[in-house]
Amino acid sequence: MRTAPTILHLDMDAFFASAEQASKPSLRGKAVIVGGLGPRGVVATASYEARVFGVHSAMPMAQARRLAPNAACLVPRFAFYRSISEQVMGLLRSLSPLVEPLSLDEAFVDLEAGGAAGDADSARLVGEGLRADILAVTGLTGSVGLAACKMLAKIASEQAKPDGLVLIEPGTERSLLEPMPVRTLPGVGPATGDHLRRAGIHTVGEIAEAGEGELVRLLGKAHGQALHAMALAHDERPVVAEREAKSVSVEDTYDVDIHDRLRVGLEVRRLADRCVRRLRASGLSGRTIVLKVRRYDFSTLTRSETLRGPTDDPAVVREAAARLLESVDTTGGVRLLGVGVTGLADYTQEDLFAQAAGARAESLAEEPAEEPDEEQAAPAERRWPSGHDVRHAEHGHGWVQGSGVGRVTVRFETPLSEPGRVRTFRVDDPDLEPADPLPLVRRRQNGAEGAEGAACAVGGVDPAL
Ligand code: TTP
Ligand code: MG
Ligand code: MG
Repeated sequence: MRTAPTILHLDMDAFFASAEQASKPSLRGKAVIVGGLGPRGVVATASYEARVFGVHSAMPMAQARRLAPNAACLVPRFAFYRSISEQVMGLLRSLSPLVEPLSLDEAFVDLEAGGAAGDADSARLVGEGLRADILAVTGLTGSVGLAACKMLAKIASEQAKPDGLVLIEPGTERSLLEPMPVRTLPGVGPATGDHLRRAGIHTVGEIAEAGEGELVRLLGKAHGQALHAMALAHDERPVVAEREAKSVSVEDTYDVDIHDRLRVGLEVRRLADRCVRRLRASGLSGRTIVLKVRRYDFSTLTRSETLRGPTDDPAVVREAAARLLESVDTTGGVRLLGVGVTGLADYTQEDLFAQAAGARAESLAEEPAEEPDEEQAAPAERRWPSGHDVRHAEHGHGWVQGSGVGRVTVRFETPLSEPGRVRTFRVDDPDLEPADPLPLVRRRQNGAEGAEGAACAVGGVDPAL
């Protein structure tokens, strides 16, 4: 392990919710929940103001609304978040060629490889500079962790949240890790966590104490050894420019096509178990289970299912794979079967919103909530998802605050304006149309090349200029 804290981990604060607050002045400082608004919708994230009510990612939206009844609930806008993410990743790449993105809002950077920093002081300066640049370019805050290895850099950024920087001085790692829950370590998913708990191991210190032999007996060789090393703060994983393993999968090709449905089921089960063994050996858990089937005529299909949370539990993967198999016609024979798990960065961002993709707009405080069926019963009505941008011929740029009973409520404001006023229109008002998001920060008057010029990538032209 290196001796200087030159591995940086960045994670944006309440990313989707902060992007929405930056875009909508009236929501700044307020409880904002982003997620699927349909009946089975799930929270993607909540602003820190909403978190004080207990709202968090992956919680059913209905529960979140009960906890924070006055929160603004918005449908996610992935293209918008992606454009901000690209700006952030661009800033990271200006620090080092070794940038390893883990999700839209999170990445490791090897500062040493980029020659950006070689000791604790220079690393701290780079980290603070980065945070300032991110704020200037995107209008959002991110938290930075600095340490001598990836695991601790990530723990540090978690401690720095929100809007902070934490540097872990080399030498202090073990005492810092000791009291932390086992789930802090990478590779301890829900199933492994349970397993360890049943063996009376709750903290990282207790893993270290149990010894490598005990860990190997409990979790198998690869996983046990890896975890024991992590508990001692031994983490030699390099920062890799592109994530090498976005998924873990196993497959088998059969010499003779399998026709028997029962046998196909058994093979899938066997593959699921093998896949989980690999997953655990790499210290990972994932949310999306994928089944691959190549049929007698070489037609190949994949089916996937996304779970509520990441898993490394063989029973869960087996059952999901079996459910997926039910939807595949295997008469005629099967040449190849595969089972994989993806979404390894703790969660998959987009699948969560499969149900939100065509989500109905739902009302906010100003308007009474409605039954889903009522709105679907009016197919002629255009859809106005809550939180999406619109433009009105007379009133200009705004966003959908809510809709229902043939009406849509729009708040007219832009990222650079004061909080704006609300007006209600008929959903088929010809003067109202969907619009692209506006830049979150003011563009420099002359500099198309400058960092701030990148804000234009968010789309549209700042009307204030
Ligand atoms: P996170 O970085 O885990 O969370 P966050 O940025 O909202 O908040 P924090 O300050 O604690 O980092 O995730 C980044 C984005 O990914 C988040 O804004 C929304 C999305 N996401 C999901 O869609 N589903 C999830 O279960 C999680 C955890 C995140
Ligand atoms: Mg984040
Ligand atoms: Mg993140």
